[in-house]
Amino acid sequence: MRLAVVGAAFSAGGAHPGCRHGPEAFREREFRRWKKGLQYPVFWRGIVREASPLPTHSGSTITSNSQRLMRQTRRLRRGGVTPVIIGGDHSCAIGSWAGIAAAQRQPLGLLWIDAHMDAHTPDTSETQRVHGMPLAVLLGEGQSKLIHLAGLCPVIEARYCCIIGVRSYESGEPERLSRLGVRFYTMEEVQRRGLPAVLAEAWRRVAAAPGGFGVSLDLDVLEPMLAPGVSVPEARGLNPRLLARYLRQQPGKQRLRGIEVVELNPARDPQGQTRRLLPKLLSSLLQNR
Ligand SMILES: [Mn+2]
Repeated sequence: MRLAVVGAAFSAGGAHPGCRHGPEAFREREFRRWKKGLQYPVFWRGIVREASPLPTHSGSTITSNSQRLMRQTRRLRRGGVTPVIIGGDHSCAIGSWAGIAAAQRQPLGLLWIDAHMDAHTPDTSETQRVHGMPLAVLLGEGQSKLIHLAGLCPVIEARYCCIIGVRSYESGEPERLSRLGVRFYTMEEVQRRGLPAVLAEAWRRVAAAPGGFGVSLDLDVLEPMLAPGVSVPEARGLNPRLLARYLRQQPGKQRLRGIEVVELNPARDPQGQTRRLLPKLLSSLLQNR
């Protein structure tokens, strides 16, 4: 397996401008350390940047961000390289997974690890922030320009998609996911059944996709006292060490089509404790059982 890191320095879809500096913080302080401990070759592909300062209406910025990121991940996958996307607000997932899915014929599975459902459309979102919408877009619901980004709609079929760690959502989101048939595991269910059991079930579902699978990890799924460097912290999150340990159960690295870690906000992470979790979380996903 060959890996390439693509930074998605986006904030236009997010809640705080600081998250556009996440990829640079990773490159400057963590990338070399991660690379050294890794058993696969990894190169730094580059950072996709958004317009700065942001225009008042961020809609066109988000479309342009998504298109440019989509072309990057599509090109990498066509060359047989596995993209590792570092965000940036979670709207980057729209481009990341559209590009990866467009480079292959068979359906892609996706495990979404997040405190939120990210399943709004403009009709249900109060904030209108696109980082609350990317999963809906990937499932084929939302703004037309975004859902048809790579000419493939939906990018992800609901039956090959799971969400883990949910503890904050708004009306409209669970209804959408249930209607589509996405399995979501709330934090309450994770606590009741245990992370290993829930994760094993989720892996089975996403790994059933004939075209392999990917993982989109929003750092706000973690316990904010241990990982404060995110834009929308939610209390009672996952322990990062436990998550890393059980992510190793992933059902086969040879079927991994991409990894995404998002919402790193260096402005909320002055001691760097959130940033320092990235090498371990990323490496866990690349190990066999
Ligand atoms: Mn998210």
